[in-house]
Amino acid sequence: MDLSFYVITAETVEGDRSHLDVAKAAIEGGATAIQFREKNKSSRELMKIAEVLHRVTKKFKISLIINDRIDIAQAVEAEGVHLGQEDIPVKRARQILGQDAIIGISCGNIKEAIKAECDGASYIGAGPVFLTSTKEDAREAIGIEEFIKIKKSVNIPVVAIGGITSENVGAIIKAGANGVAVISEVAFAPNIKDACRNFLKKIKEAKEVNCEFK
Ligand code: TZP
Ligand code: MG
Repeated sequence: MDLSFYVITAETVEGDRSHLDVAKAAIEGGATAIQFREKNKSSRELMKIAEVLHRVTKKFKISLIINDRIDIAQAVEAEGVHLGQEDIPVKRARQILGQDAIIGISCGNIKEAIKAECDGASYIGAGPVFLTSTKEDAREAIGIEEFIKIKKSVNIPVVAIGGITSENVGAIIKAGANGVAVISEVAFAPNIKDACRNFLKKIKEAKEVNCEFK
């Protein structure tokens, strides 16, 4: 599991970019994991898209994580799921998916993070760290200071999410993030591959000045 540059798929409203387009270009640009996140399609459609995505991610030996839906993850044998605080609890997801599954959970404070670790989560998506317009029901941005507290409160990997851009990615990596999860700055970038390469460059630079996380 390499979540250092974790790209979450989204389709453009105009429909000119599919989840597959985003995933393929992101992988070519260096994404280390892909999350399939789609809130407006039928189960059948989700399964069909996830199947194709998994074929691609397997080819490049990177993990495919399915947002929200344990059943879709099982149906396509994806490597894992990403759950929110209102989704099926991590403990139950672990029972269903087994020890090898990657189970991530969104946390916005230390209490949620400690519980996630105790319940058997594989990683935490901490945020939103910065202001985001991608998630309509997003909680208030927690900022870098709170992110650091969350990171220090657990031993599992903590990925920063929410408003991550190539401008602020260095700061969050220097703050100790094990990785960053990005939607809009990749999925809606004029050129996905270039955007990813730029992110990777910034991540690498930040790690170089931050020996602890090399
Ligand atoms: N969970 C917390 S913030 C967020 C999610 C899914 C949205 C992140 O999107 P963006 O465009 O990278 O801010
Ligand atoms: Mg969810």
